[in-house]
Amino acid sequence: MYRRKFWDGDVGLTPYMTALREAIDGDDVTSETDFQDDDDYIFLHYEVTIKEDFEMQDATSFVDGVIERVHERTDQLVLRHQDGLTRLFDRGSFEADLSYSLGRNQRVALVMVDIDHFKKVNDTLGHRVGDEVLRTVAQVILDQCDGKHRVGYRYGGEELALMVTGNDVARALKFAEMIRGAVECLRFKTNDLVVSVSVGVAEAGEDRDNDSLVKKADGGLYRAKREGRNRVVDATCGIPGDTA
Ligand code: GH3
Ligand code: MG
Ligand code: MG
Repeated sequence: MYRRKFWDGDVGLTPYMTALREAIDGDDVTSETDFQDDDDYIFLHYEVTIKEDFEMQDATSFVDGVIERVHERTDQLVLRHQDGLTRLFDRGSFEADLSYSLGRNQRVALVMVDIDHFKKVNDTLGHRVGDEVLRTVAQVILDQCDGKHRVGYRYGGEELALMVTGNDVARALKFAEMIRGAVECLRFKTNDLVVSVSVGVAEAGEDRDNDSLVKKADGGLYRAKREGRNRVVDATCGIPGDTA
């Protein structure tokens, strides 16, 4: 139960509640069972499902752990920040989300997208056109996002990323190919400007840490560059489940 009148959090009650609901929705053992908002009180009820056969004391500490995790994740989600130019989430959000996702018992894949010869666009047409290209390519990635299993980030500069989790990982290569194909078809106000992206895709294996997965996806990206750009390289060499 949260009361607007007494809420003195830095972020405001509405964004906090949105994040809390997203954290509950995103955790595989929690589910929201009631939500009411009468403009004064917000009432939120959620359940924790216990699948194992615990002793009472263990069940209690399991639930305590889940509640702590949900609130930690809420704090992360509240602090997520969108990059001003692209509207993708920024690098800090990327690191927090990736480490959260890797810490869960689920499949995680990373699609790393780098604009080809972008420096040349800036050098020949100016930074304003470069910015427009960056924003438009980012929109292509945003079009593939669903906010839950597919989330887009600006990793840095003209390097963008799509994090794919859960069942959608089986289609990670397809998302990557869709992004590549859509970028190739983009048309800009500047006549004759054609842009392409190189893409590396990798799925997290045994070592579930940010550095390993980024390194693996980067490996695919560099190979895509070396092999001629405007292509997708699967660094995992056949993401299991990609049969559809
Ligand atoms: P490659 O195909 O190997 O990726 O070549 P590239 O020219 O894309 O790569 P390089 O790393 O040489 O250049 C990246 C350029 O991206 C340099 C930098 O000025 C530009 N850049 C990074 N962020 C922005 C931005 O926000 N706006 C604009 N206009 N340019 C940016
Ligand atoms: Mg580039
Ligand atoms: Mg780059």
